[in-house]
Amino acid sequence: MTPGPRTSSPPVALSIAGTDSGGGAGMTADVRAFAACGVHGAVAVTAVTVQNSLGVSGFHPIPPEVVADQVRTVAGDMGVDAAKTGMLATAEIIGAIAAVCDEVGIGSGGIPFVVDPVAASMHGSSLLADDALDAVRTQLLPRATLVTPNLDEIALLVDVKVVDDASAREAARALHALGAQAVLVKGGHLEAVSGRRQEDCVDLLSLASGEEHEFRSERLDRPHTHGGGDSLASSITAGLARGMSLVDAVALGKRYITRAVEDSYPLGAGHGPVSSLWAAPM
Ligand code: PXL
Repeated sequence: MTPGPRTSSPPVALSIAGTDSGGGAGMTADVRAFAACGVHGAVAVTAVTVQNSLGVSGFHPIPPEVVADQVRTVAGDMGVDAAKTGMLATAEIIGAIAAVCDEVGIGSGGIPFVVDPVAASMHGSSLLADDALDAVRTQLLPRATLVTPNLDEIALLVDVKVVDDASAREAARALHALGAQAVLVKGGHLEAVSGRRQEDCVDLLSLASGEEHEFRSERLDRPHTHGGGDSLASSITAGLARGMSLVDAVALGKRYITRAVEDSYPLGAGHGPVSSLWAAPM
């Protein structure tokens, strides 16, 4: 029996992020994660990157008012149940996002707002102007429901070198002090930073109330992890769009990213992406 037409709309998640012409990271990864986690993905593009599996060879920021207009026009029509930011490119774009988020009620305790403070690509190309870091600190973190930095981004934002549980907590405290309601310290790069073999990948979720949750998964050594950070933040955002608690949404994100890393595939001559193809019915 063919199902009848749907009469209700799915939840909507909004990705405010850059494009990746190779289709691995940024808003391309976000929209895939949203779909795999059961929500409709809308986008406000912040920058167009020119890249393939070998790296980013250029990026072109979108005018700040065009970024804000995309957010405004989506929010005013279909509504937004949760939003996330990825690559933001410039301080001016961040200023425009902060203003439009206030206008439409994203973040600051309203519509859940996940800030993934993307600073560079996995090949080390900068995706954020140096003078924009301060705008992330002062304009985005105070509005964030959750911030999801990796260890490099923590060092840039709060100058803490995370090497163990104590320094992970110190980093979380520093990010709370900048206004983030919740912090997910992603331990995935700990092996490289500490030089010690890690059997597990441990992420620390710290809530402003002082509550803490540890999310532990087996460490998978895979060469193709392009878009991994984006995919974790966007699958958490999808959970929030579905009305889950933060802890349940992070648990969903961990399940999604673990499956996506397990199924990651080679593509081109460089680093392939994490996958959502396992979610496709054949
Ligand atoms: O994975 C971080 C990231 C986010 N957004 C865009 C990117 C990348 C990494 O390359 O290209 C557009």
